[in-house]
Amino acid sequence: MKKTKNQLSGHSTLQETLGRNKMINVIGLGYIGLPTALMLSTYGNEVVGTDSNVNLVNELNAGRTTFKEEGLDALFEEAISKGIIFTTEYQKTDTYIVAVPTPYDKRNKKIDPAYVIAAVENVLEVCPKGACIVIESTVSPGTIDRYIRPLIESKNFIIGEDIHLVHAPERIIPGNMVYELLHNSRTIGADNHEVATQIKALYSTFCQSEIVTTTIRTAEMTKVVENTFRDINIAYANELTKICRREGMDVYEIIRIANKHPRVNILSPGPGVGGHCISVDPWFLVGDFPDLANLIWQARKINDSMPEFVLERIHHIMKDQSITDVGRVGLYGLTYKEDVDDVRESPTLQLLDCMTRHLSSGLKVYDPWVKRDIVANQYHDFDAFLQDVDMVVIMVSHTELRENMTKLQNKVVLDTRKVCELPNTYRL
Ligand code: SAJ
Repeated sequence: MKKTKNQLSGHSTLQETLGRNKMINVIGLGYIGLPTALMLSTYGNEVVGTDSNVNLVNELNAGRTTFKEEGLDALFEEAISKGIIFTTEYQKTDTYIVAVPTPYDKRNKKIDPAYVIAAVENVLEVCPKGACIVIESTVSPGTIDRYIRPLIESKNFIIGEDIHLVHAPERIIPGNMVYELLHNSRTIGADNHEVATQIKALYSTFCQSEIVTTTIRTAEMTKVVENTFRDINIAYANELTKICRREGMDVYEIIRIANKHPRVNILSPGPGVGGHCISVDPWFLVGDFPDLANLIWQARKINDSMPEFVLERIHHIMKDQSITDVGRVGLYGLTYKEDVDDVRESPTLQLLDCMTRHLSSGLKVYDPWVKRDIVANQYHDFDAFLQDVDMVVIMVSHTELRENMTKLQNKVVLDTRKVCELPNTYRL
């Protein structure tokens, strides 16, 4: 259904439309959309959550959350009691919050905005005049100008009259989402002060921290810059690890001492950087500014090289300990970090992929948070896993492991997270 400007009768200000209908339609009920929808509902807003995945909507309607996250189930119960609705249908309302995935194209490193475009197209099919579309999905700087504005205009909507656009990038960390939704500062990018103020008021219903308003382009850039900063800092720690390995020095001791300087804060080395944020967002800058984003590109390369570095360490330690059968080596952890069930871009998956490319296989794998089989030789019981291996590579420091470290007592351990103090422990 294509609306033309003439078909849009009457003119109402954003103030009037938001006052008229307080229902918020959250589009995309994944890692960001679901907690956001639940939070808005819990804090007194009328919320309908929409997702195109029928199975996901059915799960939610059956009273089950779709991923594990501290405090999420309690929030879910609260939102249900406040009347939140889950559906596959887009709603006719005045405020939409879009939290759909924004993958990047692995070949050219540029953002793939297809999900955001599809969501906005669907909103335009049903929304009334004066509706506001808030995009929470992380997008590369300029995406809204390049793809979303032309899309809206191509449907004969006038931005600023028929449709208002906002970019409110999410900022919550998996593992601490509920707390951070309440306590993190937020950025609201909008075309004018009135719209920014209205949406700020909406987020203020639950966000207890500062909410900064700015332009859409600045909000886009700020979000990507934040995650890139962290990627570069981790890359520095990882590069130092390689240098210290060659020099036979203890990188952790060096970082610990250096961080005592009041203006130094080096992050921790690790087996690589996973997740859908820090390992993805810097590529947006590299993809759009290949001639300028040199440091950012190097940082990505360093972090992406870490799974292979772990593989080399495994090889070296196997020789050192006279372990000849790769089938006696086990990787502890499949997720991209501790105490989450998210495996996107996980260093363990990158390491296994690297092995396959070297035509090798046989490593055993176990993760208490990953219930379904996603790789070969995967175990679902810690003790059974330990029985079948002589060497354990700690890829992720789940609480389960930290509370049962003594179980590794008779194993050779490669600890990529610095959580194991047992004798016979090698580090990165
Ligand atoms: N990692 C290290 N060393 C460290 C810290 C992390 O190797 O010192 C690794 C982790 O193991 C993991 C990866 O980096 O594989 C990323 O983990 P993370 O916990 O640092 O971050 P994410 O991806 O879970 O969440 C980030 C957060 N961004 C920042 O801290 C700047 C979060 O606030 C964002 O909301 C989220 O990205 C996002 O959605 O963009």
